[in-house]
Amino acid sequence: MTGLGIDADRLLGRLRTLGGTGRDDKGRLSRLAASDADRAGRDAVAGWMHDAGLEVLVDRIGNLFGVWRAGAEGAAPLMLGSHIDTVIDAGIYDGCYGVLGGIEVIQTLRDAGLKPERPIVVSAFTNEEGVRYAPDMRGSLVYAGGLGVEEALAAIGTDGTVLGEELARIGYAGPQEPGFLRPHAYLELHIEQGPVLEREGVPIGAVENLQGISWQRVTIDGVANHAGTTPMSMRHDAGQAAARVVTFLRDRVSHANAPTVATVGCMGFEPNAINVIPSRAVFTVDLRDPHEGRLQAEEAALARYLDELSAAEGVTIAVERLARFTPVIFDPRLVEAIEAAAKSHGLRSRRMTSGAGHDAQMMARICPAAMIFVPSAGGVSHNPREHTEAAELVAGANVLLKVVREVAGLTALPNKAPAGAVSLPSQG
Ligand code: HGY
Ligand code: MN
Ligand code: MN
Repeated sequence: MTGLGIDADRLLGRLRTLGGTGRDDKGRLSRLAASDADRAGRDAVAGWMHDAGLEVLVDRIGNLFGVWRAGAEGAAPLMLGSHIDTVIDAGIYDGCYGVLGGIEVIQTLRDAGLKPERPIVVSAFTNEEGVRYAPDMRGSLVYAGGLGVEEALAAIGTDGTVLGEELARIGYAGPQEPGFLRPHAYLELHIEQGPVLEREGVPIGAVENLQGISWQRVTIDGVANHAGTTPMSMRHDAGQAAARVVTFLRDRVSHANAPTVATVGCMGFEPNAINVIPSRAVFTVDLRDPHEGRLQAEEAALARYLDELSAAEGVTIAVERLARFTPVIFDPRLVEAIEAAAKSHGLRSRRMTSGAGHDAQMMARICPAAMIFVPSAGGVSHNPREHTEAAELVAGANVLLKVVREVAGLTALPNKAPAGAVSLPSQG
């Protein structure tokens, strides 16, 4: 059955429906983890998993699974997936495309009467974005054993809520122990969220690695004083010091001949009054680099700068680590299978690094993992203007279908194991 393809209308229709689910009163898509909007999205996805004939399971951290129990007894499942939680004022493809693409691939295989040698599972991991509860990729991090489930459930959100209580409130505090299914391999279909594929006119990205991520929260304490009467030389201005950190980061990474990126995404002042010198500034720093040594060097440079700044401005500075993930190398055999699948569809592909964090980087801790990217228009993401052409979305899902047919034992994986390959567990 070589000409098998996904049902494009079904996939694109579900993407639109899910994209319209859980919008806020301003019409923005802000499906933050364990919120009412997340419940609405989860209910929709669980319904589609049912429609695809899958057994729907939920684990204690709220990860949602659609399980196709097939193949040899006790065979380790092939897992597909991503996330459906979003950032604030998000696009409709980030994460959702991988979950709905996974359901679509399984539904297509089942409708075609194909029988895999192993179970196939599609997952929607909790709190991949980390906007409400840091760190990000929390559901897959717990699933991969990188964070204890009790500790994760006790996380306090930016709104003061407790993750475990919110999951229970929305009805997604499940019974399964995280890690209850040990995957044979993990594949994630995702939009690139960057400009490379579109700029090069290449429809498929075979993602071979993913950069390291460092999230920190910085609190600067100065002295509130009158904006009009206090001479500049007598100020301990937390706002001014914070601004200097932002420009320090920008100048440093802009002048480095490296792919390092630095972002200050959140910032708040106290008392936050127009005529009061800020006594406190709290902001976040997101540093990323594919090379662990360079990432550590950037973290060390920032720490040195904060020490100097504290002395120069007469302020005190405290730093809290929110997340830290080292760069990840994906399984070369899966990457090759993605390239071969693209080629079998007459599609060009290119190997690439993921600039964004993904659940795949956590799943790579417990099984061979890789990602398939499709282009993002203008490289835009984490923005309502996020867009990928329908034909590109369908092409990516068909490449996933092809790789799944191979890895799930409908045809065998290439049996060469290039150096550095993570050996796939034996069949079964
Ligand atoms: O931050 C990230 O890279 C991902 O979108 N959570
Ligand atoms: Mn994502
Ligand atoms: Mn994202």
